[in-house]
Amino acid sequence: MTKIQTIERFIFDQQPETAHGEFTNLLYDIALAAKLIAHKTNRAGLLDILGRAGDVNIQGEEQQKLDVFADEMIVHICDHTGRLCVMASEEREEIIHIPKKYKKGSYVLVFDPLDGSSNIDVNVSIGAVFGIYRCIDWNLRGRIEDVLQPARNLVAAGYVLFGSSTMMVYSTGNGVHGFTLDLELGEFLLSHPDMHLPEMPAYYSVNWAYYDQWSPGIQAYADWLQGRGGSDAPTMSARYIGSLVSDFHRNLLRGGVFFYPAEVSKPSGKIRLLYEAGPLAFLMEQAGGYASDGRQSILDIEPTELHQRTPFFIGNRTLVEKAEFFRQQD
Ligand code: AHM
Ligand code: MG
Repeated sequence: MTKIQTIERFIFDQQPETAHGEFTNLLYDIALAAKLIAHKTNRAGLLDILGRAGDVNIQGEEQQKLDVFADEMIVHICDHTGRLCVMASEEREEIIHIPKKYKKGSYVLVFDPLDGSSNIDVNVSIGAVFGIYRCIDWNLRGRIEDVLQPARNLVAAGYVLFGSSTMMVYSTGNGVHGFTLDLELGEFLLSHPDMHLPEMPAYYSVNWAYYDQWSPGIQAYADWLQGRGGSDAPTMSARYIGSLVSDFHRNLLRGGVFFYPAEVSKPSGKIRLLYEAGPLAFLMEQAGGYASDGRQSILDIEPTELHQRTPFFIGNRTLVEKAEFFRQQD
């Protein structure tokens, strides 16, 4: 008997007996979109898809062709299935309504279709992040209120890492499970069941270039991580890719802390609450870690805007709580 388990089979087996399949099929849809995006990113250099699409997204950043492709692919796969009531993407200013000609469903999909845009052109790992909520009022078509939910309400979250291999990692609140894309079979196969953050952290991850922009508390925290602020810091090494999904994935496997704090010129930091910090915080708690904005759990923040940013600290609980301790000194 084979031990190989496809993502479809795994999702099916995890489905409660009472389920109607709507949620299960939504996860299949995301896995399919992930495969199609992986196919495109792997052929990026060949297909002349690299380079700027010429548009500027609502964050004021130049979009690149793969961002546009990934965004459109996810919307195209998910908008007509009758499983969603609304979507939101980093690449679109407003929420994405389900066209009236299609049946609406009971779930909400928030996503960053391709994060780490500065790494696309240089062939460094990039990723997509997604979160799934239930819509608030089943009788209504999707509204902004359905999207602006705290991450504690997520029913599922995950990411796709387009790295040396493509992985999809997700949680439905029942552990974190990772699947690696087998290119020959065209299937995601279970490769990392029940992922847990190692107790001994290996890495801290931050962009040190902004040190002078941080508050004194954050500077003291960064010094502490480097062993300069007392002897209670674990011995760790530094790793920073500048691709949130890649940095998160590495630290999930090896233990550590990633942080993108507030800066003088970016008072809320850079990371987006709804479709970056929130889903990753959900996954991190499921893996035994913790995520904070420096004051409170990311999961408890009530979003007020679609593209809201938040300071972000995520990883082993002791390291993130230490950041909260240093933040109190500001
Ligand atoms: P993006 O949404 O434009 O891709 O930016 C988000 C990325 C994250 O992946 C990463 O953690 C961060 O920006 C890196 O920013 P910086 O270059 O300022 O360190
Ligand atoms: Mg992003």
